[in-house]
Amino acid sequence: MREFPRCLLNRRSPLLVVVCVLAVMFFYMLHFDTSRVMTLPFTRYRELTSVPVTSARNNSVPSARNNSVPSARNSSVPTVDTQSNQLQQYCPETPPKLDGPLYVDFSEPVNLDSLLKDTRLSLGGRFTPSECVSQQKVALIIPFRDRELHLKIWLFYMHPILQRQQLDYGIYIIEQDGDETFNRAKLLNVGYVEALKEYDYNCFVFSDVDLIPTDDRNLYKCYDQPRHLSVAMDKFGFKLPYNQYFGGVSALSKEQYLKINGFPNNYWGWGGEDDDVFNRLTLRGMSISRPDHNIGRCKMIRHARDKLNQPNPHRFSRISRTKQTMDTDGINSLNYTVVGWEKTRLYTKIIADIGTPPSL
Ligand SMILES: [Mn+2]
Repeated sequence: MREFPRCLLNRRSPLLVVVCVLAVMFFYMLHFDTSRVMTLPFTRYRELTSVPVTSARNNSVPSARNNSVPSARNSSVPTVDTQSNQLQQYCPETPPKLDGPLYVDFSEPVNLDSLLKDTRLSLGGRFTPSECVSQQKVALIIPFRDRELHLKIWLFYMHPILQRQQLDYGIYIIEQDGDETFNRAKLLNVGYVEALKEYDYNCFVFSDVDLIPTDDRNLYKCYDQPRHLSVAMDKFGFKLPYNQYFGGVSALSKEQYLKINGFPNNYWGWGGEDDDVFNRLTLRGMSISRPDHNIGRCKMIRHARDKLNQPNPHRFSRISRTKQTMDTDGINSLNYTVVGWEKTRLYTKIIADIGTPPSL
């Protein structure tokens, strides 16, 4: 018996090799769909390899681990819609029915009647494309107070754009209650928390209510780095005012947002909070992704400065201390009270009491 293995190896080794090779081939054919691998087009292969390592590791956009997020790896695999029993493909990386440059004119009155009748929208400003499965679940967060006309214009332009972009999205208007100085970043934090109570969003687009993109190729979704979308605003002569500018419209995946402890809660009044967010992203080793300057064009609805949003005199000293404050001031220190809410087919509005600025 002791001699048996050596004897087998010596005399029958060619036969053993053949048997092993056959066994491996048999195992391979059982477990892999070889036809798919063989016909995988080159472009699909490139998408496969461009999945960011960071998001594959954590539950983020688009993640291979999170079952609720279709990953790029699976995007060519059809799924069965259990309700209609129809085969559904994941939506393509580039939505097929975009218009490109758009006609945006704020002097023309807007009418929301047809949107209010749009049965593809459901209560709370929710939309899911019917023709494919979205790769991301996007919550749009709008800080708000006393800008009803701007909101109407924003909804009028944005719903059709977001629908053409084939996003699975929801609209959250976060209104600051009371007459205290406005606090944009804290309202954005509130929006993040409130949106997640309703749906498993994995991407958050934070937008001012008065900014409209003039090209629908500017996708309101998340990328492997934090995205700045309003890169060429008319108010800045269609240029970035400065390289670190992160204001207006930005998109962060859940993972990116949590990595910076959310946004600061202590920027009361106009200015600085967007620079603080830029600092946070940089301090956590991230960089800013932006669309091309032509695609990233957008228009701001002209308005006078809000009475309760005067420039924040503390903004420069706060920006210089982001590194010291970001771990204790953010989503982990957020406190607020929801004092009211409203849902229409076009949006969910949350009215929040976010407190008062500390008296100095
Ligand atoms: Mn503005």
